[in-house]
Amino acid sequence: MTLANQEVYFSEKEQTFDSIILYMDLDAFFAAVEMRENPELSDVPLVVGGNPKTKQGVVSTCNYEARKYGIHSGMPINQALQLCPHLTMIRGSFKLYNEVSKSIMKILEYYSPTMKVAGNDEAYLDLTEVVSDYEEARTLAVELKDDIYATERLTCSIGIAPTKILAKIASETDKPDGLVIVKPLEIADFMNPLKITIIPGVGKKSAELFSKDKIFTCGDLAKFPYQLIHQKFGKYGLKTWKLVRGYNTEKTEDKFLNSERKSISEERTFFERYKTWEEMWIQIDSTIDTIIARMKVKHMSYKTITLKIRFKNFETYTRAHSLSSYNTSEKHVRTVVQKLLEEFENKKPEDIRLVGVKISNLRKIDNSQKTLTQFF
Ligand code: TTP
Ligand code: MG
Repeated sequence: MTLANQEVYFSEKEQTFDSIILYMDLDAFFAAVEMRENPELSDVPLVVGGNPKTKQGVVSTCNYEARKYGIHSGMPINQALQLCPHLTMIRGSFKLYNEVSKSIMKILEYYSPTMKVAGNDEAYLDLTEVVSDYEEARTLAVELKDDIYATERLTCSIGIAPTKILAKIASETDKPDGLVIVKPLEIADFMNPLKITIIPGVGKKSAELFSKDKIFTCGDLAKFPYQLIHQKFGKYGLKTWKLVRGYNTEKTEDKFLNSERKSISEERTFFERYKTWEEMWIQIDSTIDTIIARMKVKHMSYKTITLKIRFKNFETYTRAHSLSSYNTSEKHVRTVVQKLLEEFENKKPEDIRLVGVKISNLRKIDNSQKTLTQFF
C-alpha cells in the first residue's frame, strides 16, 4: 500500500490509532469445556444444546470437528443431525461454564486494570498503559494464552489492534488458538482482502445489497467514492465505510475503557426449558454470582438492581428496584431479584427465554469504606 493511501486512513480528525487493545475469545467455549471434561469427546463432532432425547432445540455451540459439517450456533438440532447423523449431543453444564467464565475473567483482570467483559467467553483489555509497543503486547498475549491453558485447559484466540473492533476482527481471522496483531500501518493491508460480512452488522442482506455495486470485500467498500456512499447506502453505509477503514466508530470507546463502568449486567438465553422455578432460580442465581464477582473485582457498590425477563413470545419486561443507599451486599441482590420475580410467579418458567440481571448506579468504594462493609 502506498503512503498516500495510508494517509487517507489517518486523515479523519476524530481518528487516532494510539491505543493498543487486546480482544480474547475462547474457542468453541461450551464444547471445549465438555471435551476437557470427557477427553473421549475430543475427536468426535459434538454439539452443546438441545435435547438429546427429543432431538429438539437449537445448537448453543459445537466443536471444530462438527463445524466441518457446516454446523453452527443457532442451528436447529434436527438440521445439524441431517448434516452429521453420528453427531454427539450434550445438554450442557451451564453452572460449570459459568465457573470457568469467572475464572477466565479473573485471569484477564491480572493483565490490565482496564477491561471490558463482552460476553461469557470474550473480553477486551486496554494495554495502552501496560505495554510500550506491539512486540510487548505479543509477549503479553502469549503469556495470557499459556496462563489460560495452564489454569483451565482451554485455548483462546486473541486479536491485538488499535481499536476494539479491529482487535475483535483480528481474533476472528485465525481461530482456533490464534494470535493476530494488526499495527496501525497494517490496517488497510489487513482489512482489504476480508469479506465485507466480517464487519459486525453486515449480514446476508446487506452483503447482497453491496454486491450489486460489486462490493464483496472490505477493500471494495474502502475504495468506493465517499460521496456516493451516503447517497447509495445512507448512514449505515457511511458507518460501514468507516469501519472497513479501521476507524473507531464507537464514540464512547476511549471513555468506557478508561472510566468507571456505569452498570454490570449479565443476560442468559435459555435454550433449555426449565419446568420448575427452582431449576430456573439456579440459572438466575449463577447469573447473580457472575455479576457479584465482577462487582467485587471492580471494588464497586451499587444502588439499583434490575431484572429483565423475556418470554418465548418475545414479551419482555424490565423491573428495577433502587435501594436508599449504596450497597455491596450479595444477599440484597438475590432478595431483590426474588422479589421482582414474584410478579411473574403465575407464568410458566418453561416459557422463559431470557433472564438478565443488572446492577447500576455504581460507585467505586474507597479503602476506608471497604473496611466498613461486609465486602470480603
Ligand atoms: P462464541 O464465542 O460465539 O462461540 P464459541 O466460543 O462456542 O466458538 P468460537 O470458537 O467461534 O468462539 O460463544 C461463546 C459461548 O456462548 C458458546 O460456546 C455457547 C454460547 N452461545 C450460545 O449459547 N448461543 C449462541 O447463539 C452463541 C453464538 C453462543
Ligand atoms: Mg468463543
